[in-house]
Amino acid sequence: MDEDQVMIPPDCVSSLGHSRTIVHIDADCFYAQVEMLENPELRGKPLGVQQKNIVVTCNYVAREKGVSKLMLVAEARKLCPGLVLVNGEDLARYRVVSDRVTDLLQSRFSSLVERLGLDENFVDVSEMVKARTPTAQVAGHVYGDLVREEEEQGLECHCGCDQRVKIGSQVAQVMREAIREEVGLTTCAGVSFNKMLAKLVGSQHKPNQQTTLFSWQAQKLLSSLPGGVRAIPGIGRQMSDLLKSGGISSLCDLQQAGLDTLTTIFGNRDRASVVQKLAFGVDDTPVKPSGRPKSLGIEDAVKGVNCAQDAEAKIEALSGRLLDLLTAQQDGRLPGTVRLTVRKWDKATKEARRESRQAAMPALPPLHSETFRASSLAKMMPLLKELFAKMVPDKNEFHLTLLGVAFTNFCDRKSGKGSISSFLQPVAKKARLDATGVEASTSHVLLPPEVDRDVFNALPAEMQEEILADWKNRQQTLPSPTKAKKKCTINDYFGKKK
Ligand code: DCP
Ligand code: MG
Ligand code: MG
Repeated sequence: MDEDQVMIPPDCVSSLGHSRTIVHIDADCFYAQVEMLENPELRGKPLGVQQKNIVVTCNYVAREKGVSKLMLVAEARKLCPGLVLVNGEDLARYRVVSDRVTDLLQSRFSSLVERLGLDENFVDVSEMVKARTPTAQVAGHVYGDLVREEEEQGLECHCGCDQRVKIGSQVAQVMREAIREEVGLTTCAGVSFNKMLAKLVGSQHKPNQQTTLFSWQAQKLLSSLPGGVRAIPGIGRQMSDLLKSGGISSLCDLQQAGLDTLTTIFGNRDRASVVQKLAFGVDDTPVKPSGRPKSLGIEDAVKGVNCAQDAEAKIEALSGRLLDLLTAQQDGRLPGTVRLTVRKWDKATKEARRESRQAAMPALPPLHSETFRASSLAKMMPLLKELFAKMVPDKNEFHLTLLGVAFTNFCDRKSGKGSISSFLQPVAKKARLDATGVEASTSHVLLPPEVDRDVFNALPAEMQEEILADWKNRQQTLPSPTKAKKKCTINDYFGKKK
């Protein structure tokens, strides 16, 4: 048998076949591009974005000099003495750009847009593809760039998917041009008939390129992946450790392991089946619309803030910046709730503790009016001071290490409930407000070891909840490899990268 055409076991056959067309979009060196957008003179210079002592990403000029993502600053400096480093700890600016990309895709291409982290989106373009005229041309690369030979061997699929992904590649091209023109970012795209294959194939040609995978090339792509089972999006470190404990490390091992073996390893047949399917490039998970971002916030690490006056000055500065971001969001939505976060150093336990409280937002003036910033600040500050006093009651005995302000509970101006007139009224909080209009929510969030805190913080609330729930579930089920969570979750897509 041709090694590129492995037989898919009957219980792994996709219920959707190749019916969908999915585009995966990934911004090139995302944080670095945002920095270059704000500071065009950085273009052409080797640029790294630093968080703590790590270069979390760098532009392609720096990559040519050997600097790579998640490299230690010291090592990067050694490899590239002229490296320009910018601080990337304030994620708010990246989030604004990220939201603009998702909004553009949602408003122009498909209502089915799912965000993955800050710089990736899956778009289900099946409907759009149906409406477009057939094309013989693939825009950008075809996986392997060897189609003709393969076509001559009669490998094409006759279900119509070849035509659909070709049209999908044209759509991806238009998407990338729009993102380039309107947001200013270059991106890579992968086009195929499911999410995992679209994501995998998109990274074949980087940066600023796109690659299409035909259904009959799936096995070829899978068997070319370096790094064993871990290379498959959806199989994170936890899962690959479990598999290793069951003697499975390569993709070939995984394809040959039967469902019974995998069920013994995972202790759960459904999960075993999901993993087995992934090994054959079968991924029926839908593109789940992420909705627009549910919150907008900024946090700053602080030093030596130990009196209420200093804290309030800092909170006011943060709030001003946050209002600027709100204006920059350009989608007209206004927040229903404001949240203040403090991180206090606790002398007794010798650890820093985060705590947040939130309150209903007062009515704000029209978003783009001249007085918006000043008068919004004047209305927010008394509330924020009140929240602060609740969390830091002792006026002289505290030591803060972080302050943050966030807007949540956004209302859409276009929808009935959040119509313009409703912004003229204070937004009533629906749930759990105490008599002062203050809602308590203390968070001292411990994260799974494979999840990067900054990336976690940048995720929408429901994704954060899913990660925590998944982790809790895993903690209850591990270390016994015979027990495991029900299904493959976003944590597996979202492990910290090496
Ligand atoms: N990031 C981070 N910490 C990590 C991983 C990523 O802060 N552990 C940030 C930096 C990136 C952004 O998230 O700019 C997206 O990460 P990617 O790994 O997708 O990489 P890039 O977009 O930077 O690079 P590429 O051109 O390879 O897509
Ligand atoms: Mg990227
Ligand atoms: Mg990415």
